[in-house]
Amino acid sequence: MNSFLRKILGFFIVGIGMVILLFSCQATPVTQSQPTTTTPAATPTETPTTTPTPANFPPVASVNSEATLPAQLPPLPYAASALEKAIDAQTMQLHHDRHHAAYVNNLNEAIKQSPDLQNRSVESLLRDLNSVPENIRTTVRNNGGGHLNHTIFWQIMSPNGGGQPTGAIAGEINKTFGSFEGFRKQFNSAGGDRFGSGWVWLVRNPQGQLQIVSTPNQDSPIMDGNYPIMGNDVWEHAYYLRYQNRRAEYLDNWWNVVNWEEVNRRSQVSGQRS
Ligand code: MN3
Repeated sequence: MNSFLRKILGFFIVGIGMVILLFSCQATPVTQSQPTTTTPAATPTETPTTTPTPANFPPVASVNSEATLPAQLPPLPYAASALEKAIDAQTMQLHHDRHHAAYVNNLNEAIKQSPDLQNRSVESLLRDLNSVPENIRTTVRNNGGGHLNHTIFWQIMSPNGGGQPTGAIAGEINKTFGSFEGFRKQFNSAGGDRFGSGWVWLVRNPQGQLQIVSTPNQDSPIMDGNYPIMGNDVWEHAYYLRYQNRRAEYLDNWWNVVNWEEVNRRSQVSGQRS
């Protein structure tokens, strides 16, 4: 009798246990199904990876990297006297050691109190000047532009430069401007027409085409979405010691030192914009 009651109780407990087990087994797939539905929900967060345009811009300061901050004066890649075919040693020295150095120092001074700006590149500041506090915006524009423009300028000249363009750019120049001579004429006339101080550039525009543009002061072509392939400095400080007021003569002679190898490299990178 006692053992019979125990057996019944035993069955009863096992029965309850099985019911609980059954319910818990059914419950698990329900809770497990929740993470599965959140996985596809995570995909939309991957879509914004195609970020705004600036991120798609290839490096500008050099082919491999952007100009980091705090800014640093890059050494001349040749002796100051190496470009005598176009620019005298004293002009090169003053231009690099004083003028470019001043842009670097002024830029660093302006962003000294802004760690968030120091974490960005010079290019990123120039592409989005509105993100720079208004009280230092003009200083960053002038000196950040000055730093970037001159960094490019030293690289696209060489003691072994000059002559006819080589590489892929030669063909593209012919296709776009008719001939190298036609291109040179247009480039020089844009440089001559720039009133006051500024630059003349060969850029790749957002449509992917070669274009000659001129910028005032130290404005960089990247401020307009253009990629600077090569540029000549038409500030008086770039030529006045040797050429005085004869800017046209300086523009003509400058072609004797153009580093076509570097221009080709920059042109190739400029086409990689997506
Ligand atoms: Mn200059």
